[in-house]
Amino acid sequence: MKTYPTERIRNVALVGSSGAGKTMLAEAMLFRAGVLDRMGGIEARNTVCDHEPEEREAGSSQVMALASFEWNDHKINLLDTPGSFDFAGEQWAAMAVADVVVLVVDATAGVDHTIADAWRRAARARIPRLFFVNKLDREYVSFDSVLEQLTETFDSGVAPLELPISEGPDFCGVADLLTDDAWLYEGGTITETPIPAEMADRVNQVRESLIEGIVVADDDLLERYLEGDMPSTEELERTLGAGVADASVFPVVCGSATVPIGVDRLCNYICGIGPSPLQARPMRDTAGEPVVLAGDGAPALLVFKTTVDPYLGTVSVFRLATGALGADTVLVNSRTRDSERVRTLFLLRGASSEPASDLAAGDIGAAAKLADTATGDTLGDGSIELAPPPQPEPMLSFAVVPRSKADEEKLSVALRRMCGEDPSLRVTRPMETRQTLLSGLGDMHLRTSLKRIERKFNVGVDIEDLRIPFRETITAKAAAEGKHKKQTGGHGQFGIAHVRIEPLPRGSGFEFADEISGGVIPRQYIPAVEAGIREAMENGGKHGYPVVDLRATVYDGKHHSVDSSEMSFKMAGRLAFNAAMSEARPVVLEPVSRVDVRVPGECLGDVIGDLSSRRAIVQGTDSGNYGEQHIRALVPESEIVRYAIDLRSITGGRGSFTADHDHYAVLPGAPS
Ligand SMILES: Nc1nc2c(ncn2[C@@H]2O[C@H](COP(=O)(O)OP(=O)(O)OP(=O)(O)O)[C@@H](O)[C@H]2O)c(=O)[nH]1
Ligand SMILES: [Mg+2]
Repeated sequence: MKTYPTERIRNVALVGSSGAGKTMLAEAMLFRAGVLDRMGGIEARNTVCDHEPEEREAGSSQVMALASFEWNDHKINLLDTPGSFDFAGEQWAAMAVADVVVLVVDATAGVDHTIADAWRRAARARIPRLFFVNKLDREYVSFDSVLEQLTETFDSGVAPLELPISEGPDFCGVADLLTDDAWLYEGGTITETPIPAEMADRVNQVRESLIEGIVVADDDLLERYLEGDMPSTEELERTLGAGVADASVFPVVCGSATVPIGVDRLCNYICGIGPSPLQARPMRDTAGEPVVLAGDGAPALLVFKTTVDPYLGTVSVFRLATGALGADTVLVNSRTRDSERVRTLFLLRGASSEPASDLAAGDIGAAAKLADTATGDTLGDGSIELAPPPQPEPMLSFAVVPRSKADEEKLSVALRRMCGEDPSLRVTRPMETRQTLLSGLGDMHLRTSLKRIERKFNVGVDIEDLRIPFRETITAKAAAEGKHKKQTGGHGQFGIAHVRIEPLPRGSGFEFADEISGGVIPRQYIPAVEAGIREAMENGGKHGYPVVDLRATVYDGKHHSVDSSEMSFKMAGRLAFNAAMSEARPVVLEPVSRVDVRVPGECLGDVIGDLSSRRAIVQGTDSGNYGEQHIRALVPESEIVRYAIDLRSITGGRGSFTADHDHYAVLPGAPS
């Protein structure tokens, strides 16, 4: 593929609900562009964009796929994203580097929360959007009702550019409302015809909403239109382009990805009115400042995806924020401050790649085998650090162990590498439970990540029950003697310590006090008593959990001038503590999380009801945009181990939450 100048590059993200037809749309675009001789299919497991074995098996995308192709002397960098929330990290990352988002709406399902969420995020970042209403070849579909939903749900500026000619199995073409002509798709050929006469009324009606959708982008035009002056087609086309670029006009086009119909027109629109990186919003640095896109000068690129390719090795996919990039360039990684040699540049099309000689500012490409560069890193001259794409917070954790003990090191390397590929995954190893936790967005996200680990790194992984880091404390004061004595033959051991323990408020941890007088325990052995107590607390109290929130005071004891040692007093401290502990009415403490749940308004009652059954204390609710409700609650950690799965089923996939540790509280009903 030749090198395209910035103004003829289009960075496009396909976004929409799972099953809307994004991957098939990408396939149809590649077919129409002449890249493919014939289209693959989801069921046939041979599409370009669903190229990972796990995706093909599932019949649904799991990672973003990049497919670059030429259209009308433009280069379109298509990013096909997964619709499932489990892989939202991929969608967020693709949207962060795209200049236009094509929201693919399934005409059989209409507008749903995935489209609404994506719209909201795009609106916040002012990313240009257009709608492709897909599957109009399916039975019982109605473009009109989808259009009505779009105009009702979203802001003004929704502008239908086309109407389908027939719908369902007879769907055969589209009527262009701007140019007033129609295109018929029959037996692989596309022919221009006049708009069928029976559509005239409908065309006039919808053209009005098209004009209303467009004129909002230009105050002069709007004023003239309101005074009864009809804008010309040229004026409308010009305003449409400007309106799309500044995210105030959102064209609606229609078609079918599988037949395919309207797909070539979508590519034309993308090249004609989809903004180039020059018109699009600039990328930003970590301080939020825009990075001015310059055609020459030092390049700065953001790595937004990393994969491991069987032939190329580790592949870093990036977007140039500014500057052109040639092969064999040495750049600086802003995170490590080390230099990175970008040897060969590639263009990607699903699993296949093609070398590229150079890339213009704003383009998307890939580099292989970088030394130490991860997703989210910037490579450049060291003066700019680009903001990494935002990532959704993990909601679900699995405790993972290698199937074979010998694979421990291999698994930890594999987990680290997976997190480098997918920043919405996180690996932690909490001290208290000593489990390795893999956290992600949902059950499917974690299970497919583990499958991928097994395949790519050849290491078996098992999932264990998550241990809750319970603790123990005391509710009464108690005192006891600890006597360590071994004086039979040779050098003996002798130490006696009297220890009193008393409860402290939650979160105080441990305090130690020394009330020894008269040297009954010599000064140098007091720290050993404390160490013995600390050890006993860590080893666990009556229920086996680490003990916290108490004061221990050593107030009496005895020593022996020859047989006493640090070891003896450590033992004495431990024995005294254990004896006192059993008298101090110990209780189990459980961790409680501060949870922030976001749900659609109509689910509020069900979600609060469910939270109450999880012993939650609801602290308040607030209303967000688009009917969203936020619930703030305190919930015991043991009750939300699988909350990501349950919340999704209660809300039909529309709820999300974050949880952070807040405090420890007495576990109700536990035996003392
Ligand atoms: N009849 C018909 N079926 C379609 C059309 N587009 C896609 N499909 C079918 O819908 C199913 C889902 O299509 P995909 O392309 O995998 O959908 P997707 O949006 O990529 O889904 P995710 O990857 O899960 O987000 C497949 O069985 C496709 O063959 C269309 O225009 N018409
Ligand atoms: Mg897909």
